[in-house]
Amino acid sequence: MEKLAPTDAPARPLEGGDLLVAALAARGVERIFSVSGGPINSIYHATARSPVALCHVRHEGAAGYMADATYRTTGVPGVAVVTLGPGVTNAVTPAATALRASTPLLIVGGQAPVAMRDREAALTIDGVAAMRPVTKWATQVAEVGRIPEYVDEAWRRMTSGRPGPVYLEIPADVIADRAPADAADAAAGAVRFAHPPADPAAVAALRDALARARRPLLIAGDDVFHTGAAAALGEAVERLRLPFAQLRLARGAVDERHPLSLGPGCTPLNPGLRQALAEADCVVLLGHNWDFDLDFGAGVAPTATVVQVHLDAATIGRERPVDLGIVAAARPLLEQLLREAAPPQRDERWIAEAIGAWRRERERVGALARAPRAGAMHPVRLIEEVVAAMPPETLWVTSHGNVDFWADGAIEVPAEGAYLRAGQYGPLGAEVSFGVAAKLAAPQRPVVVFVGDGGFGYHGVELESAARYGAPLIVVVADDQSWGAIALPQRRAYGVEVEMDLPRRDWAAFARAIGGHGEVADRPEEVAGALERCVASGLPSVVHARIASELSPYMDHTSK
Ligand SMILES: Cc1ncc(C[n+]2csc(CCOP(=O)(O)OP(=O)(O)O)c2C)c(N)n1
Ligand SMILES: [Mg+2]
Repeated sequence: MEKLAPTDAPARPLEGGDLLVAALAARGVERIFSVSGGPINSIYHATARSPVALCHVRHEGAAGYMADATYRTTGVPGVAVVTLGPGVTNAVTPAATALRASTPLLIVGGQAPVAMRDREAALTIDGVAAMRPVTKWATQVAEVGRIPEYVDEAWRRMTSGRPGPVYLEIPADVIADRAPADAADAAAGAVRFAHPPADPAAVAALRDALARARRPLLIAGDDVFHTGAAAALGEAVERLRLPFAQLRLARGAVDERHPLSLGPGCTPLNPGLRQALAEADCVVLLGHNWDFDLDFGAGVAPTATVVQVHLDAATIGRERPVDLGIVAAARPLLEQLLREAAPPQRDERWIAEAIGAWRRERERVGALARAPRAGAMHPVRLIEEVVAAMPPETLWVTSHGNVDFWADGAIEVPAEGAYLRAGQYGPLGAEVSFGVAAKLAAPQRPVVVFVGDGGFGYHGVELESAARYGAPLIVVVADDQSWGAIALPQRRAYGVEVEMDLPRRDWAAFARAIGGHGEVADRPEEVAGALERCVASGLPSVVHARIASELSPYMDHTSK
């Protein structure tokens, strides 16, 4: 049946679903991701007369990832609505992904009517218990009139401090119940946080530390994205002459081609960053934890002055001691710091060497990739061909396979939100879903997903959802006919691989079969033309490319 235009929806009394959808609309939610189920019908019907669009996809895991990627693309938290039992448990992995990535994500789950609680009714499980370890807050709404209040509380919790996912479970009889006339005002909108200024004494101490430093290093993380600090960060690195690396959600906040950029904030793939951490006399970690990708702070010189800034005090000093911990949001802190910035004195030779080390690594990899070779392309050759063929405003998505660790170093992210990657939880399956949501949220931007032949098998079928909703993203399937990230280290450790091969399947035909467009580009010179035809098709597309299985520096470093 056609979706009704909001004005054509038959008149009926307001229900819980209407309260929920109105509360989401008031918070700027434009689209919810879902797979249907009886207990969430009220929410579906509510969208029929609301500007909030419903995107009915193929798997609750994909719905969760799509909601997460919506925040990463737009800055407005995303929402997934899943049915009871298996719908909820299918969404556990995206919740865990958001928890590890510190991204706000609201998952609304169905449940059997209250009268059936604890009777093993069809499809039931204790969804709140399943979600509790992978969310900041998981709870059940017991009364229809309180739905707006719970949405408000969910918003507050998922966007404050260190952001993360929240789970709200609404039993079938509660969501379908008649909304009371005195229900809280669903349209009141989200609470707005004004981050307090940082303690002036702490800012002064940071200013002193940076003024004394000759070899400073700034590592910028998630909170730069959460608090919209990109412009202040750009100004700080220039005025204070700070060599910098950005990780996770902060990648691209300042264009990674900036002359003071040390490349991605990921020590396993960036030898320049390892060197800079070991040699800097002052290291400032801004808005992030001492992440696995920073080797938990282990490589920092013992003599360096270490500063960590985070909104969540519990994050400061965890994994490694700091000389100065500042509880503050990234943006106000940078703005305060810039108010009285003294002209810095730096060891310019050191800065040039530190930046040169990453540049040399990129050149080494590029030369390897472009060298004439027999057989399949080097993974970086494919990535470089794709990057060269696409316009600068392209939004990139990668996954968690060996090919993606090559892409992680090869893509120089030019702007905030231009590079999406699930993060520390690293689930295969996030990538195609992220790409679909990014294209829906930013239809004017080209969206390209890099994924391996293993990872594509998880949610590649979401290209069908993309076809239904008119989201012409491009998925480059980098096919090494292997679960490469596991196979290559396995061979190194054991001398043999066990069950690691994947046969070549026709992913271009697969894309065509589910409403998309498909191309094959097994040689470098075929890549640009294939991409051009994908764009011209106006359909969600696959470029299926044969690549060699070559161990990436990241996998080499982490699997020794
Ligand atoms: C959900 C999930 N299951 C398993 C893994 C472990 N894993 C990491 S990379 C990888 C292989 C990926 O293969 P492919 O997508 O073909 O990329 P390649 O490594 O071959 O480049 C596996 C199985 C994971 N990260 N996520
Ligand atoms: Mg593979």
